[in-house]
Amino acid sequence: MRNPCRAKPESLPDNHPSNLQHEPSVNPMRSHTLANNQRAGAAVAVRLNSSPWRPRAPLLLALLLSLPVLGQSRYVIVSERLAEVEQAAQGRGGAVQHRLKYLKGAVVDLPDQAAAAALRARFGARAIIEPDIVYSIDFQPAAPPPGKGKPGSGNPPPPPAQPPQTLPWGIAAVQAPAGWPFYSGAGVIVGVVDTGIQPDHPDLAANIVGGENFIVTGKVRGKAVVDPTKWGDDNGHGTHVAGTIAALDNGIGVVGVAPQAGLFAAKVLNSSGSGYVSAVADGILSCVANGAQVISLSLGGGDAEVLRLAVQSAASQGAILVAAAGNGGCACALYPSSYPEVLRISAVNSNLQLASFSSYGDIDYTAPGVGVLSTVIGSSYAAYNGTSMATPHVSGVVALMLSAGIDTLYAVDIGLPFEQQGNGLVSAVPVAP
Ligand SMILES: [Ca+2]
Repeated sequence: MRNPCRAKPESLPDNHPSNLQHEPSVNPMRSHTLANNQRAGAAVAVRLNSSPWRPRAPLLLALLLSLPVLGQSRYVIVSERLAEVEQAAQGRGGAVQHRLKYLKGAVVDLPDQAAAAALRARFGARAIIEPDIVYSIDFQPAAPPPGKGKPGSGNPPPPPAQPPQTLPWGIAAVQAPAGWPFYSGAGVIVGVVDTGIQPDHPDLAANIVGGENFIVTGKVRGKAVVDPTKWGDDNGHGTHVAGTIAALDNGIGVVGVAPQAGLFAAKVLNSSGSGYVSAVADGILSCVANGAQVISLSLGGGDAEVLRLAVQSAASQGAILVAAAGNGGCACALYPSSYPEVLRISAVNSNLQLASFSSYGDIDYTAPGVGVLSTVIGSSYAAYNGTSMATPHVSGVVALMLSAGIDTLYAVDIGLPFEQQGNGLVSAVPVAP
């Protein structure tokens, strides 16, 4: 089967045979296949479209890439000959911080760019040696971030009284309730690569299957230590994303797109919502290793070989990757969403117009991303804006489809330009409302 990510209507019309793998697409519905060709050997997909979109140098990206606080001399190395490269790095005055878990790689501090250049010259194509650039969450709070308890009080505040369950507008807009009599996400695990998930949130806990942390939790003798069990959310963003995917249908709070899907938390972003690309890459592969069939990526940054490698590996193992287009409001690339193996998601408001902040161009699907009510830390609820919030709507619909063995991802043509909506507003059922 063809790659589901880049089938553009101008390349493949709705009645093209390859769009009819499972069920006929009903005008104005659009659909394409989920079961994929992303198996071994097909990791490098070909873009089918020739979109007029061209990447520009976006301010957002410049901002993301100009965060020097996390270290200018920090590099990530991936190589089959890792020990040899590490030794060479140490010979150039470098220090190995820690090894990656799922890639044969390590995070290494190098004294200067000359040391990196010397290592590249020595190992050539046998090693990736690149700056460990910073990735960030991609959202704009529609409400103040939730409180984290009174500083210094010593005791967390008691959980707030749980409100009666409401149906967020976005869950209705993607027609999830129409799908629930037939599929609810049961048996499918969605990996949330983000700031973590509150493990005991009353509207999430029963769906959380586990997690893994990739953020440094301490130092021993100058070396970074990462405690994999510390995957709880200290920001709020990851918990919000998780709720849109799979908040429980339990009478309280909100309900997610796929209320019986499992959630796996790969914590790759710190309490400020920033993290290194080495952690993002490892987190993606952690999700796959822990059984995730869908990987939700509400984050973005620059292009990086290590991230491309992880994305291609996850896709080749059958995972469906979904990522935010970005909040730059521009026709600009952001990674991982701009990789061809990844579904790139823009955001619309409740009038089904493109959100003012949403980036566009090369979009696969659009989804609700303004005033999105979901779970947040502190066992509470809040509304956020962002392509970060649109992305989990699509991840949830993918989980619904996979739980029913349907290999098609439906969408409704909402009349926006193709560069804004891609295949359209993602939908849980193959009929327009
Ligand atoms: Ca609920």
